Amino acid sequence: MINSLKKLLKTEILGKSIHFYDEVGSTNDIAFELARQGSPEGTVVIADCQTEGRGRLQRKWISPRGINLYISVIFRPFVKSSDGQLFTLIASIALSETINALGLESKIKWPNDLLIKGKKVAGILTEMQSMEDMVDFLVVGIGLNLNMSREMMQMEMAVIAETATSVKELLCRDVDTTEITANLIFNLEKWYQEFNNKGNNYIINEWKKRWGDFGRRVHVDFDDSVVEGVAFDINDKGFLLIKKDDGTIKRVISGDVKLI
Ligand code: BT5
Repeated sequence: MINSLKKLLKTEILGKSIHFYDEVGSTNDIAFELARQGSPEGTVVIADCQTEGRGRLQRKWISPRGINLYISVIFRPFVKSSDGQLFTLIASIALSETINALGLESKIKWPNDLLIKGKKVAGILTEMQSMEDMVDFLVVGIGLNLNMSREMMQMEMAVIAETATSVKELLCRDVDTTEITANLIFNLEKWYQEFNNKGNNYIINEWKKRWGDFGRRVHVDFDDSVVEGVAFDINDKGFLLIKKDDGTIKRVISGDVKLI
């Protein structure tokens, strides 16, 4: 894959160095270690399968061999650590654009999911190392279900078979994994540059155009509490804003959103 991917890449920063593995624990762990050892911005780690693919809060990302995309990218932006969450937004926009170019209609679910027809096709895990209050580096990890059939989903991931989907399931055909990976890397670089040139608010507004739950009544589990109300905005750090029934506004930094 690596040679054909390099041929397709039209980027200036991302993917200049690509590490491809047959099998890893987690591409995020490999990329994090590479970043710690000084690997440059734009370094990409891709694996054919993950034995310990992770979601947030140490949840499992089911990562069968040879059919999906598991990719992590190192960023070294000159930004405050408090802006780190914006990289999940940048990646969601890039992912959504890549998927929609295939003729599908994906929607972003705050903070890190991409859904099609209400089912999860991709998830993002952003991890960061800081130096004082600035970002030292960020690793943005993306898992995207590509050529996984419904039967395979039921076999490999029975627990989530009803909440997950894949591009193949929706298009009813296999897709070219290398081409989609190249497009995703291109879009990641494009939106990273948009962020560098135009700043937080531009990214926030672009994200909101692709947000599926705008104005919907939601229930959010976060920390040890729960909040219910209308999801009506995100702030300039990417935190979710919910208007509760008593009119007060709750700011949610991280959590799981369910529609009610
Ligand atoms: C995420 O976490 O959605 C982030 C997933 C990031 C995965 C990538 S793969 C490359 C890189 N290397 C890693 O180790 N991770 C990143 P979260 O929002 O916590 O969602 C996790 C939940 O998604 C699980 O608890 C399941 O319910 C569901 N899930 C697991 N595997 C799935 C899959 N393949 N497709 C759809 N849903 C899945």
